[in-house]
Amino acid sequence: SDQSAFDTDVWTLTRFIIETGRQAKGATGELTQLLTAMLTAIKAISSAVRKAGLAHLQGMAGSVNVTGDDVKKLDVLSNDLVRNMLQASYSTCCMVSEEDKELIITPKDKRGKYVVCFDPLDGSSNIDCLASIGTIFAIYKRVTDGEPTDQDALQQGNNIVCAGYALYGSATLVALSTGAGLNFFMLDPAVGEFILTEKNVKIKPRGKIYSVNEGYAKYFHPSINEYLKHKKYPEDGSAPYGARYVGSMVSDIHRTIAYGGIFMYPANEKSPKGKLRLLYECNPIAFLIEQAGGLATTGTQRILDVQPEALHQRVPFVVGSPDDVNEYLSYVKKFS
Ligand code: AMP
Ligand code: P6P
Repeated sequence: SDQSAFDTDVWTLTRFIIETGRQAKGATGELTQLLTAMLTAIKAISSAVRKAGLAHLQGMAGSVNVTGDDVKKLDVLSNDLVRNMLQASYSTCCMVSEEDKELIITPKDKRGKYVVCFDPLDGSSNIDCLASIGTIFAIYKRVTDGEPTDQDALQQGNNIVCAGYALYGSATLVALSTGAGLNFFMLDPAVGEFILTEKNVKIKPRGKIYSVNEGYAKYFHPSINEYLKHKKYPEDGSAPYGARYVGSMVSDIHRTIAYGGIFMYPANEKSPKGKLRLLYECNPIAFLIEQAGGLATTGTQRILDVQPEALHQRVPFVVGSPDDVNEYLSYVKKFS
């Protein structure tokens, strides 16, 4: 085969999306247009994230977002990039962003049939300390006619057509699924293309890592603290689990998929529904984790079965290797 360093028949994400689009019976190309636009936004965000310190994009933008977090300039820039690229793709009718309180309705002349719920830059509290951050999105088909309404966005995660995340880490990675398995793509900055690096990714049945912010232990339900005690002092003589917590969900999730184990953002006394939002954090990640053979639960319900009632609603969130999540659920049963 060609010995040059260059793979002359490389599988880029663009090529992959065109290929899967061609295989989709009757596809008009609208979803392909949407995904291409999302990837352009992600490449631009990746470039901005890596230049943030130099471009003075860090630090407060002065405003606060719908959930009261201090909005940093990169957040605002990332949100504008996703909104503008998606609306210009003529494939969306409306969107929900972590940065916008209300439903974002696409101008009439630019409307298509898809709804996108996204967090343009998740983990933004980590920007100034250069910890990894990410972009998360879930795509649905609209369910109303005429003017788009919140109902188009308040769909169960079971209806997801496509979901993905970008991780701006030591490399920039995109994890994507359109329902036929989970694939990983790495950005080659020299070419400006995402390259397929792992196909049909599967999570281990059980890991050796638990990931939770134990600073809230005082406020956790007993089932959480009893489960964690079992991870640290196994009664069966097995080795204790390791602990890893970045505090940037895409990082913690990607490590959980790559190495196995469990990630938890449970309810606690101060946040009775937890902190993570259903529409643009929990549903897309739950969809991807299940594509990898993992589980995603609120502790009492499968995440993808939750019927959303509000655009920014929060849910308790426990995801990861099936044996680990089921073991946690056995503690929920025991201590409820
Ligand atoms: P479209 O007419 O392009 O909006 O596509 C109709 C349906 O075909 C989508 O909702 C997907 O379920 C499937 N589809 C279209 N394009 C793709 C693609 N690039 N990859 C995977 N599935 C696709
Ligand atoms: P805590 C980042 O702000 C975020 O929304 C997620 O990315 C992350 O998992 C979580 O909050 C961390 O929250 O309360 O542990 O600092």
